[in-house]
Amino acid sequence: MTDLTEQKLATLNAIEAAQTPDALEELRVAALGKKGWVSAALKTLGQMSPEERTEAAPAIQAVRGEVGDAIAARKEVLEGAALEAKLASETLDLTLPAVEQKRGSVHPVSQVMDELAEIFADLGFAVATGPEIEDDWHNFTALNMDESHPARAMHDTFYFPDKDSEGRSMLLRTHTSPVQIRSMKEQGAPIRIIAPGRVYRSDSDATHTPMFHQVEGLVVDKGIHLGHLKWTLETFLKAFFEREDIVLRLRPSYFPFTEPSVEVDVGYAKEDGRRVVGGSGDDEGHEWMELLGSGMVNRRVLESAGVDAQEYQGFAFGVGVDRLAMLKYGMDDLRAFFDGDVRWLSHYGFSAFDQPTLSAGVGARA
Ligand code: 2U9
Repeated sequence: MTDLTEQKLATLNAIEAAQTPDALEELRVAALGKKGWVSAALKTLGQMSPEERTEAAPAIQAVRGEVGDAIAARKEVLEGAALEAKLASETLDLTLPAVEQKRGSVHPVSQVMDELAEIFADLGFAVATGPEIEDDWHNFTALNMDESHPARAMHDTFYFPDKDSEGRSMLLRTHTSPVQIRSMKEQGAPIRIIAPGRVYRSDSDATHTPMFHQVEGLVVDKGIHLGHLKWTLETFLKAFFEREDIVLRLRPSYFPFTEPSVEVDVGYAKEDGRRVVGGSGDDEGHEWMELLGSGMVNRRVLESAGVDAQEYQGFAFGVGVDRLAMLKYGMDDLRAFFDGDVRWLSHYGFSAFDQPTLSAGVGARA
């Protein structure tokens, strides 16, 4: 029995000193395994007299229990320490600056859309989106273009072969204007939104692609007039091109959804033969570039969208995002925008870490 006590003390000390789960497992096998010393002691019970056995059996079982408990306790300690070590080695300091990975880039169209959202957010505009597959009521009729309107034919529309459940022709939206119709119907007036997104027209040459990007703006409130439109466009263009010497020229025009309608030209100054957006405002040595379409929202359009035109007035504008990107960042071929050529993208793309903000300047460092 003293042997057993000595072996137990030696094993308990070894368990306490064990540094790894493997060392612990070796001790367990040596004591409690089939050929272990505790198992050997249990086997001696068979040769004992009943009296001896009554005394020895509980003592051996107690040793077995003590060794087993000590191993379990030590195992828990070792596992806890291993987990702590793993957690410590896998920590990630989220306060460290991100390391810029030269992988992938932000497409100039996405970059310009982000810039537009930032500029117009500062002027109190929310960003509205809507479906690219539309019905002809939202895309045309609500915008004062009924079936017989010649502007419908001019839109080079992609139609789907089937009509919807209400018998409306389905199409790929030819402008983002149906988004504003849906927003007015849902929210009513007053409203101040921009609607950026893809639009589709069956048109393809060096300056037209069947899919392109537009941003349209809409403001509806009491007492809105052309002055608000001009100030908003001027403020937007100055922020976008990041220069104060932007001059605008409003020319009378016609769109079915606005009345009156104005086309907006931006003044170009010629410097060293280079064409630069801006200019002093006089016509000498300056060229004008047509950039935006706009106007006061036609009252018929307001009424179609459920807005009381006696109470509310609005202005709207539209501009091509691809064209804005070309002008600001100097690309000259629109078709390359949609080729997905990684060399073009790595040359003209932007870093995802360069978020446009008004405080740091909306223009990214290309
Ligand atoms: C509603 C009411 C009026 C949006 C407008 C234009 C003029 C326009 C073109 C510019 C270049 C399209 O991308 S482009 O080819 N857009 O000339 N867009 S007014 O007028 C609206 C829109 C929605 C409810």
